[in-house]
Amino acid sequence: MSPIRFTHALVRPPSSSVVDGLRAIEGPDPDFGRFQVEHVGYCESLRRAGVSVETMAELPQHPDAVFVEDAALCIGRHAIVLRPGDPSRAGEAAATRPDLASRFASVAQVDDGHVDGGDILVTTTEIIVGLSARTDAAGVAALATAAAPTGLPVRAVDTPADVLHLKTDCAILDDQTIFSTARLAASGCFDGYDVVVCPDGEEPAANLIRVNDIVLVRTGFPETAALLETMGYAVDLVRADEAARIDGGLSCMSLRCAW
Ligand code: CIR
Repeated sequence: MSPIRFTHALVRPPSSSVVDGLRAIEGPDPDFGRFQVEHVGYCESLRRAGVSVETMAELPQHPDAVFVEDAALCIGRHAIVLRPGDPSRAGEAAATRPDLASRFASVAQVDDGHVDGGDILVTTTEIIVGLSARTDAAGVAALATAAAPTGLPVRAVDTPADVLHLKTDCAILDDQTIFSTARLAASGCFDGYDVVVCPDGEEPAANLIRVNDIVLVRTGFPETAALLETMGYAVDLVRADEAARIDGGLSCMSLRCAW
């Protein structure tokens, strides 16, 4: 299974409660109207990359529900319902299950501990899971059981201190290549892969997404975009400034799937 080839993406539009989304550092609320506009643009970029975008219902009772990646993991025909680590997000997992059940051949469940999808990086050969404030060892063990049908082993690594999720700091660029911040790569967790290091000072750009032949990169990080283009990647710039106000990036706003 390729970690960069997809046919579909599941998204959930922001609801007006998104202004109450969690954030690590107190700051201004996102603007709901601008968030909606940026979300539409994000979906257009996914379509340009060749996937069919399918929309799940808004969940106004969960301000962070637009960040669908944290509630589930999709690998090939297999889906896994996760257990988000923040109590305010726990209900998002159960709410996502029916959307998965109608689309996937098998739907498994993480039934112990906690795992946020933002802590999961899938490569061709393994599922790398970052231990973080949201993801614990019990959750990783339960994920390993739930992921058995995929045939991919699960490997736990440390997420850098004060970084929300593993994928806040990294992304898969192609089958053997990972884009990573220097602080994460320094741990050695990607030894054996080719690593492209995020330009210094542009760390928020590390949460990019490779979708088929396109790399979606947040606007505002010119050195990252230039670096990738120089390497031969086709870059599509996506504005996600409102999501960033509540610690969201590009990976978290879709479940990318191949079926
Ligand atoms: C949260 O703190 O849970 C949300 N405000 C942001 C989640 C971002 N998710 C992700 O990067 N996978």
